[in-house]
Amino acid sequence: MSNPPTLAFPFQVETRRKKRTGRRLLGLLTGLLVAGGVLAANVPTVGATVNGWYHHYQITQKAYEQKYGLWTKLNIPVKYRVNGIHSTLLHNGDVLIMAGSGNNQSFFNAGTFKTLLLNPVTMQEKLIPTPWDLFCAGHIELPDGNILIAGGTARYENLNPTNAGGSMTIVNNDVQQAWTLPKGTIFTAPNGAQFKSAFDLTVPRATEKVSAVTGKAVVTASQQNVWVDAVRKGKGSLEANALQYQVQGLLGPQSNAMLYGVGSAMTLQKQDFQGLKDAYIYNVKEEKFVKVNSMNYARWYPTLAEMGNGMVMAMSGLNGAGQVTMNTESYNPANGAWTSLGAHGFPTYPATFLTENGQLFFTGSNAGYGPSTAAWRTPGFYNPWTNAFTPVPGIADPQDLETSASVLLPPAQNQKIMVLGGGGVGQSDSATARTRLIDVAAPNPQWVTGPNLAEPTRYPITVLLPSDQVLVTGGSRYYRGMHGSDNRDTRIYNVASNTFSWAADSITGRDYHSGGILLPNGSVLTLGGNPLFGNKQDTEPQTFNQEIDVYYPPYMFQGNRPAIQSAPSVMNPGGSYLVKVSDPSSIKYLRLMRPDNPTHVTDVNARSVGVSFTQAGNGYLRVSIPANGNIIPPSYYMLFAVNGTGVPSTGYWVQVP
Ligand SMILES: [Cu+2]
Repeated sequence: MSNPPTLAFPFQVETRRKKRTGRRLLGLLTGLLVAGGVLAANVPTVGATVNGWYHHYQITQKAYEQKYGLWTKLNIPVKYRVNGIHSTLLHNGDVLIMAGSGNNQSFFNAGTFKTLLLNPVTMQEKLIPTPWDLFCAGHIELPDGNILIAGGTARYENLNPTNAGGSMTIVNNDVQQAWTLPKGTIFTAPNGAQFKSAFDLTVPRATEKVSAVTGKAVVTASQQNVWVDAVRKGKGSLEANALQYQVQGLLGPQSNAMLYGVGSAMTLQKQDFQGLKDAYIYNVKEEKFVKVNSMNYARWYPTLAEMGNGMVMAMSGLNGAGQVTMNTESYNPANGAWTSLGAHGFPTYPATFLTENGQLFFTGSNAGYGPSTAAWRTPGFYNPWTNAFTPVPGIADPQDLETSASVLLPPAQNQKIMVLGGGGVGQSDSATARTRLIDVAAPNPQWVTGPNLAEPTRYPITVLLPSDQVLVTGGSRYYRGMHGSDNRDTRIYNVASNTFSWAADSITGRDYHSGGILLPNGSVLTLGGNPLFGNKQDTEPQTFNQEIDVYYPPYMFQGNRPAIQSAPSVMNPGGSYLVKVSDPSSIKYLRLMRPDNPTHVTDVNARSVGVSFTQAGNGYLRVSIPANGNIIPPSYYMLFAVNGTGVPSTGYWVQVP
């Protein structure tokens, strides 16, 4: 954090006109120019066109900002620009922006992994050394405010492999010892074809138990998977069947029975990305990553969801062979232990929200790998402790849930979840504008119709606002912005009226690998965007969008804002506390908002919790924190006081243990 503070002004405003008024305004302005012929000399340089100038003029008028808000762009020096794929708001107001190799294979090959620590108010910036490729990991804020990042990239996808490859399961029957097989270990098929392992691997020793029935020792082998590539190029190493492979360096039939490989089919088909088991904690105070216990399963595109007791569930993600890991596992922040739980098939980055009874509700939203079968994709309640899954079908456009967004609507006590947009599995041209809502606390939850988005949209960015609204911005009509389909429409969803309001168009197209974060001052930071092509014909390949924008919602232009003057820094669930505010009688409601932590249209831990209060006199409110940890899981939260016209205070940091 050594950079001198610089402010983001003057605002850079793009020249795209707002759809609903653009043509009329262009006509009006053209008329003015023809009639007067005098304006041209004074046109500011922000717009490349006359229309752009007028647009800039229009959108920076107070009346416009009060109604639609204002987009601005942060000035990020080149050396601090990173691919904003993973981001999280820290409880000191900084934003941690994690790229890893950033979907850039040459960075991956070079071991160049990036993370930026940014304070969006002071514009202080710092690059954080990143010891592994956290690209496409899962991340979550732990109860102590540090960030757990689990998984990442072991290997990039390979669309046209030259050497046959596949998954090898190493079976260890040795009760004496674990076996460590370094990367490059050779496995030989019965026909002599040789394959080498892509990673280091340790297979634990087998376990031995004496059977109570027979009195004989029963050995249970241990197993680990590793990806293997044929030593020789071409079709000569293709294997259609699962075979037993001999491990290099082991001698004789006995050794082969003790430790051997069981190969999957070895093919020249497209090889998917492969995940890591590694996990790290970003320590907020020390501003560094610290290695912690690895997971039991490798994961690329996992979801990490916090439970009411502070435990974290890791679900889904591609394993070290590019297949979906079906086992859920829990992380205990108290002792750092990962524990393997049951197996259920979810597509990658599944949207699973903690419900008031401690189950997770899977909305069907996901970011894109796994079979398209209904058993994997149908929404429903998932109990990770018992592995029970209760489907809740009936959502409209169920085939278009991939790349959709899901949010737990404010306040969390209402237990209403919304699903927005999405498209078909994989690189499908299908997409939907539907939104649907469900009350997951109802005895028999049903999907009900919500208002449509502006257009069919994949990857919409959704951010909860303290005003019981949801900002919905960006995304694209087609897979990864293809056909130049980035969408700058921005809407604000009003929970109470179940309607969208218009907001100012965003100034940057954002699709795949983008996200949004509510900042403590009530503004919203948006970042990322990874389109394939920028034009209709798909002839202009695009690079990652490293620009960062801040959107100021209308409430930031609507006069005096309430202020929280003092509050306890720690508030326990079920506790009652005094909070001093600037104008107590103006306060209509209070919200505790968990810091946003988005990646890949997934931010399952975002929630805005209602806090009841009474007037306590002398400028104080007496607040009551909900007692149910499933409503308010342990975390840092921002306390917002909101007045009768929906104008919030600045967030006040509170820890709820
Ligand atoms: Cu990704």
